[in-house]
Amino acid sequence: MHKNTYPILTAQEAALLIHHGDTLGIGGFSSVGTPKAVPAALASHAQAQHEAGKEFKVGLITGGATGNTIDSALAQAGAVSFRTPFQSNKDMRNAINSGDVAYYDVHLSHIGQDVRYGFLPKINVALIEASDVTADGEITLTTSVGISPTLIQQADKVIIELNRMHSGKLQGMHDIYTPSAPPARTDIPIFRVSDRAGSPVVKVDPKKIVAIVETNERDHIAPFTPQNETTLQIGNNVAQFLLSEWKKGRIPQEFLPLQSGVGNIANAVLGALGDDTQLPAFTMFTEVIQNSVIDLMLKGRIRFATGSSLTLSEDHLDMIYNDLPFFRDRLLLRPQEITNHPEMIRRLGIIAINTALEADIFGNVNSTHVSGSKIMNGIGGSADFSRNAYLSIFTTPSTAKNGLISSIVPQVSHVDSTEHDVRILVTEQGVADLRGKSPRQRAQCIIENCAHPDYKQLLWDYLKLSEGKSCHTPFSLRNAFQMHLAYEETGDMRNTTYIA
Ligand code: 0RQ
Repeated sequence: MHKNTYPILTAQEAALLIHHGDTLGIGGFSSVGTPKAVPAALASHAQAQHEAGKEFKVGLITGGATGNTIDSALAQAGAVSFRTPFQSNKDMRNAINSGDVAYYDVHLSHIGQDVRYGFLPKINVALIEASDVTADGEITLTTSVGISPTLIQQADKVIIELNRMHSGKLQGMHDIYTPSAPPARTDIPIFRVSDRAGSPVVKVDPKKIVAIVETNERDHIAPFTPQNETTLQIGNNVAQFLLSEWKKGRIPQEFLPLQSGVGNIANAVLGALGDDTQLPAFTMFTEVIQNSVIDLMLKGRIRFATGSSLTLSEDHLDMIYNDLPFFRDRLLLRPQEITNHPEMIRRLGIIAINTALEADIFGNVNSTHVSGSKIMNGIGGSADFSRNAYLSIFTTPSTAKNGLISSIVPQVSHVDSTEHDVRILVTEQGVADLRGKSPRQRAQCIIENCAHPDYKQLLWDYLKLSEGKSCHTPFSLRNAFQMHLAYEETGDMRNTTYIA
């Protein structure tokens, strides 16, 4: 660590380098590896400015979720004018849905290049967490990469939070590679999950580093909600499906790399796959490395995992730090532009498992909006993967809100992944294999295998509305949203009636 050549500031002093109207590039991904002290100081500064009757808002460009410390603090302070991309924070969600924050929700593989192509406002200040910085501007990131290399490269000024908790531990665990620009774009030289394409450090002109703020603070990960019968059953259904595909030879003998979303279902799928010793040990090419990956690595069930963040509880990060020689050979952190790159996903033949809020009987998936209008989180990387995967699987519990909502509906109220990208749909009820099926066949397969028994008849009745009509897709303009309307008007989708 050669920090002496850079100005060492307190978080409060560094926050004063950020001005009303600035666009901030905030490093980190999936709520880890984010700066911690300066955003808190910035939120206090914004509040003080507002109390003095002055305007203070900034735009935020990040890699993805930045967690409560940033999103809550800045949204509560009313300090955000616009934000992009994925967020998963209650206060930020409310600020977006109330119209206070303009939200640009974009595929996570696109956001870095959007910045470089000049599609977004110029970044005035990049705020990055690092574990080490050299005098000649070599930065070792911490528990995530996200789009930090692009933010650092594109910003006028860079503020670094040097987090001593990680210093000296993460060297060599990052592979920083930025794709070349069109029209001279070349292939990305990654042909196996573990290949390295770039440098372990981000390089920056040292003159751009205007402040170093020293911290010693862990990432703040939301506690995991315990598994329930539904998530375990979904996990089991996915694992059984993949096992049977593998036995039929539709997945190669050595298996294929997995991508799995975040949360309980992803953990349940990995747990079920990991416990099935018929399958060979496998690899992960994913966005977010969760606890279950580390557990399976220690059991020898996962050979290698690459992602854009180590989204781990404290004890699991400690497992890595306590046995760095073991994990250094098995873990690699990359920019999200690479983990989610269509070229990588198609080339490596990734099996992608993501979550839907609702799916329709034709296979369209809504991952982002409640009733078509209120944002939940964002599209994240789900469609980067679903469009390009070897096998694209979506999971959802068959009902939400204690059965008042069916997650299987005649028409999704918002589309994120289309019927052309969704190959397999899984609920706790079962598995719908949509490959090679017409819209009518898909509808039958989804109702039969995925809908909750309380809603099956309603969905069959919807299909009947198109009987005898000449059409490719049995769709009723008048009735497509009747289930959503029944929920809005009566609080229970089971009260749906159709217009003949
Ligand atoms: O709300 O907590 O208020 O009850 O939605 O639902 O079942 O807890 O599921 O936490 O896994 O989130 C799609 C949002 C699922 C997430 C989504 C309500 C439900 C609950 C959450 P409450 P659950 P999860 C790649 C993967 C997009 C990005 C992505 C997500 C809340 O997985 O953001 O795929 N995905 N990333 O009650 C109304 C319905 C509902 C509903 C559920 N049909 N209507 N509300 N809910 N279904 C990796 C990354 O990108 C990082």
